[in-house]
Amino acid sequence: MADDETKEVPVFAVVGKVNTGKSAVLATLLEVDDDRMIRVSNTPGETTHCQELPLVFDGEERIRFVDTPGFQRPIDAMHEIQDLHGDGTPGLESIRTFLDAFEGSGSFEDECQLLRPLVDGAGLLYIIDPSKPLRDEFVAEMEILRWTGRRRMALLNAKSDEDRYLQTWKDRLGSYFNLVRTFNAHQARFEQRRRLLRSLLEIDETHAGMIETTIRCLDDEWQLRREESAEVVVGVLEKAMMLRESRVLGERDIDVEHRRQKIQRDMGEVYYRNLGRVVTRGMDRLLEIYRHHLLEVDWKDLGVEALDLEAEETWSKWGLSRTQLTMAGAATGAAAGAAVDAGTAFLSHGAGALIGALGGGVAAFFKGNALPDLKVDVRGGVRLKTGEGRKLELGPPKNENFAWVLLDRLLDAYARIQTRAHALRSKSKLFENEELGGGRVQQLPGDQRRVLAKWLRSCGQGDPDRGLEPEVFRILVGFLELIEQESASGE
Ligand SMILES: Nc1nc2c(ncn2[C@@H]2O[C@H](COP(=O)(O)OP(=O)(O)O)[C@@H](O)[C@H]2O)c(=O)[nH]1
Ligand SMILES: [Mg+2]
Repeated sequence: MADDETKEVPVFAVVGKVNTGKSAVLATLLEVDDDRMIRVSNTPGETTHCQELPLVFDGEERIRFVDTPGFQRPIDAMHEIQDLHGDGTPGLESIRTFLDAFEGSGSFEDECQLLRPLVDGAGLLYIIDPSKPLRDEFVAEMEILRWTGRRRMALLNAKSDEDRYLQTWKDRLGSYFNLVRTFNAHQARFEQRRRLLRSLLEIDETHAGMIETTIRCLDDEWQLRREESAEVVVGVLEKAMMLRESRVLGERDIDVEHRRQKIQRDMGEVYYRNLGRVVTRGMDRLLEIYRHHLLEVDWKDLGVEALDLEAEETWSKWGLSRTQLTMAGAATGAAAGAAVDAGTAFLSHGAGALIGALGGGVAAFFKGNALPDLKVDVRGGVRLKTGEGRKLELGPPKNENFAWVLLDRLLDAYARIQTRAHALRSKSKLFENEELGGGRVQQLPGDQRRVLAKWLRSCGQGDPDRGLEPEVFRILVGFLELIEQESASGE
């Protein structure tokens, strides 16, 4: 309580040779994707000054990290410290003497910068790239760090599979550090971040009382994000199912061939463009919830394969199986009185009236012209009471798998977004790994599918069942959690 508040925030200096991934580890750990705040870069020596980076929950700083420039001349520095100390093993006082001698002098600039926080009381996180051999300079670094006497953890940041010196490092690190852990800055997920934070707090026994509170803050926030995401998913489904595109047509619009064609095209295009907007807005919101501010995702990439609702491939990969759909009673039902049909179901009861299908490239969300099997028949429609033409309304696609494919896509995006490490600075790539993918909704228990189906149907009919919403929300929160657990264990 009060005791907790009066305690100073634990501080950890992040130290290591340039390019071992110090900044990358911090970016992922603190979820900072902005190069202006944490520069992750292939160009060595980009971090030239110490930078303080706080971990804040509810406006309160919980842990502070100091990103440092890294050692430049560790062997020379080691010898200087030894010389300054004289006989025996140097200690914190010798480091202090070294700083007194060189700070501001122009030599050992980087060494002085990284040792300063340690002398001032910070703990230490030493980052290693185990694909590099353990050379003398590293031994010198570790020696100096040991002399500080500060609590210290070594972190093996495996940058590639080729960490052939891993064992050599592991064998040596134990004698220099209180704790040795591995962490992959480009792949670490919530579980790994959580574990790392906990271990850090654990080696720093002066702040032992703060561990549980900090971890609880972390967990609470993650739970909150999951709930917000479930709300986003519910919102997108509801909007998508309720989306309509309507036009009032005069008799000439209906009778003149080229006018008819144009209206068909326009309506379909506008419908799918709006649908695409609903979906991408939801996805962008998910990115925001998980603090990916700068990732510009080309949502067209989402169509990793042609999402043709009628194609067998879609059915085997995305959405529910036919049996599941039947069992869930999933017919989503186009709006009552909808005059224009969307989806090929129309074919069976209006083939004679069928006019051309929609052209390609209309919807960012659905790839190419495969999905928009949206047949628009402007000769249908409800005759207006005034006798002045007809009103046409379009949406949602009649294909009963539509909402489930959509949900599956959203869940896939969720899985990818919440596992994406913030150290990754390349654009997109969010949908690169096709191993992830559809089929998630098929894992929902039957009773949950039925509840969702019922609610989706009500949305499709333009009248969302508000009474079902809390349960739909609960189902989705539970399912998102399951997805998180799956991706945490699937390493
Ligand atoms: N593949 C991969 N690359 C990494 C990882 N960590 C860092 N890098 C890359 O290594 C380079 C240097 O990383 P940075 O964090 O800037 O190193 P620093 O100089 O120690 O701060 C950057 O291009 C990073 O993207 C990792 O875990 N995996
Ligand atoms: Mg750096």
